[in-house]
Amino acid sequence: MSYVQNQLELLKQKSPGEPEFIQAATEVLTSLEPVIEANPKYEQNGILERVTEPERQIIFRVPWVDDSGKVRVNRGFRVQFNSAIGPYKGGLRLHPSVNLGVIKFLGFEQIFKNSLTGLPIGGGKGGSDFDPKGKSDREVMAFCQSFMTELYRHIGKDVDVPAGDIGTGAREIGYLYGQYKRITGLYEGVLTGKGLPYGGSLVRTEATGYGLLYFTKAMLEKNGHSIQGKTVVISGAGNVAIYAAEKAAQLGAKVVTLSDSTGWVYDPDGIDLKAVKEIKEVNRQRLSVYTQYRPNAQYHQGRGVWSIPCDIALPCATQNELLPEDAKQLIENGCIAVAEGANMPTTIEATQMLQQAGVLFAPGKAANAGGVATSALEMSQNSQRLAWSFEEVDAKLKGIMENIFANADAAAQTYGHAKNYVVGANIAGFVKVADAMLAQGVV
Ligand code: NDP
Ligand code: 2IT
Repeated sequence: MSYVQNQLELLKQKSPGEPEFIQAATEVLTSLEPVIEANPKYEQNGILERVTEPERQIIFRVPWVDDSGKVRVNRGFRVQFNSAIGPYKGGLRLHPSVNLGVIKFLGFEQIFKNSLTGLPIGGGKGGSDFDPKGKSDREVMAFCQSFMTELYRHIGKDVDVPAGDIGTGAREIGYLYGQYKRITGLYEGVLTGKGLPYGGSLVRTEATGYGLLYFTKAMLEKNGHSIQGKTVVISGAGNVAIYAAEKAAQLGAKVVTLSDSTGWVYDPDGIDLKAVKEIKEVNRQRLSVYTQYRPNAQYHQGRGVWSIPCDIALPCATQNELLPEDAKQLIENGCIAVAEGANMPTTIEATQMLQQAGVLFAPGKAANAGGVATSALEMSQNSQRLAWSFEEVDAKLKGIMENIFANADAAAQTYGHAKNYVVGANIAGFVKVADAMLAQGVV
């Protein structure tokens, strides 16, 4: 059995009940085979054993009081996965589905994503099974203050810098930042995605979605296509989905779907983003009310965006939301590209089906790296005590995304898997981390 296969078997035995983590590790490790075979030093130095084992995992109780005066308890997590190339960096997910396996999968992906950005950031992730939906602002604040009352001792601007993810946006980051400052007395860039008045960076809100489109555009152009005039289907209606839709429209494409966890909308005239922002960002409502703004649009319950004929599909909601039957439908409908805004939205089988059918496939750890890249730019601005203009940050983001595409494309070619951007991104992300680990000795 190869080193990679042996390591995956061991990991399965050691991580029962963590299917998402095993899925992410399987996808990454199997695509590393060529680089592992060419470099025996990685096996000799136990790089796969080390890179799949978090440096540290923190699990803690988060007690808070709800509006009726009742005490509630959630479980908090921070997985500090790898600090070979910089302080741990990665978001906090607040969603009832959060468990250790989910946070480990996200933290593992983050190691390679952060490496791909070319910026000095290690990999980490955290969160809680707390559900912000339907909670009052005061309840969300009570939860965030309690969460930070434990987390503060494990983080810092040069140690670990959390940010947003599903369920964690500007409101939550504000409450978390206030509590960190209150406990430590430090005004420092310990979180990213902060509000503009207190150290946030311009473009961070838009960064993941915009970056996804910069990557997609580079991939399409390299393969002789243009984004202009294309029909795009998007899942999700949160931070990533909204700004992916905005940039797609700016680049001349037509976005016809969005979804949330209860249903999806099809708007053949093109999604009205002003309406979506009001529904989601201001009123925190369900997407079903979209038809009140746009009578020609259809609302359907459940899932279904992948059934709408399109040229480009952008899954931007959550993991394992694009299944083999969806891949089949996209292929039948003539889709030319799938680019992942979410983390691991496409199952391994669906990914393989798309690639075999010749659909260009951009993996999340490359295509959605614009969010964390702009977080790293926020860290730079905080350290400098300066704030850069929108144009300056946006130009840097665009350059970073084009660079990630070029590096993934080159690595895929070098290792004999031309146009396989999954293999290319995994190898390009891995090599920098592995070589930093080798240089730093057995730690
Ligand atoms: P948000 O919380 O802003 O939005 C998430 C969206 O996805 C919502 O529309 C939500 O619907 C939907 N969704 C979430 N969970 C489920 C589920 N289990 N089933 C169906 N729909 C679901 O999160 P983001 O937009 O920030 O994150 C979306 C994805 O992008 C995640 O995979 C995240 O890890 C990834 N990502 C985010 C980055 C960022 O900078 N924010 C950076 C890189 C990746 P509802 O409102 O009904 O829950
Ligand atoms: O998945 C991700 O890359 C994020 N949620 C963003 C992390 C960050 O630190 O900005």
